[in-house]
Amino acid sequence: MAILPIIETPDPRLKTVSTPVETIDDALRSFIQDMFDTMYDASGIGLAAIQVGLPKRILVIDLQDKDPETGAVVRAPHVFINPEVIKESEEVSVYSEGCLSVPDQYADVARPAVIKARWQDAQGKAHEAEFDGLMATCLQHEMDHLEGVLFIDHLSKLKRDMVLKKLAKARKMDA
Ligand code: GNR
Ligand code: NI
Repeated sequence: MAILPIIETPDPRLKTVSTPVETIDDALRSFIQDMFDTMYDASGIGLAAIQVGLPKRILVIDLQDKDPETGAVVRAPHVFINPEVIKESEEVSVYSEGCLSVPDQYADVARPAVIKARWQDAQGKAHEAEFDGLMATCLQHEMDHLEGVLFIDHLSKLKRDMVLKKLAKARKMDA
């Protein structure tokens, strides 16, 4: 178990285009476990490898369900290696997004409401499935990271600058 440091904007590494994973071995599976540990520790619902400094096309997601009876949090870990969007809806959905690399800042982002994706799992097996709701939003947010794109890059310059200004102010208060 290892909690890795999360890279924050404006670190230029977040702009890296990540490269495909070619070998899925125990070392990679161990790194993926560290990604989950890091994501849970930071209370995030997703994490891309570049956010912890590895420019490879890997992301993890856990939207965590609540057990309706007990209220206990039920983990639902998903790993996506070399994910690709193969179909997207014209219908868009708007969600107030946040990002562990842009801490405590939120803004509405519009994205296709439904996507079909293809990826490999931690055994290298290929999968295809359709996603909607928060899963579709989160998957697209994470896949953006693989292209070096942050959710704030979807905002107008005015709104992006407002978010970055608030972040700078929050960091100053913190220091
Ligand atoms: O924890 C996260 N929450 C979130 C909320 C709305 C849309 C996307 C996300 S992903 C984010 C974690 C993160 O930064 N992943 O890259
Ligand atoms: Ni993010």
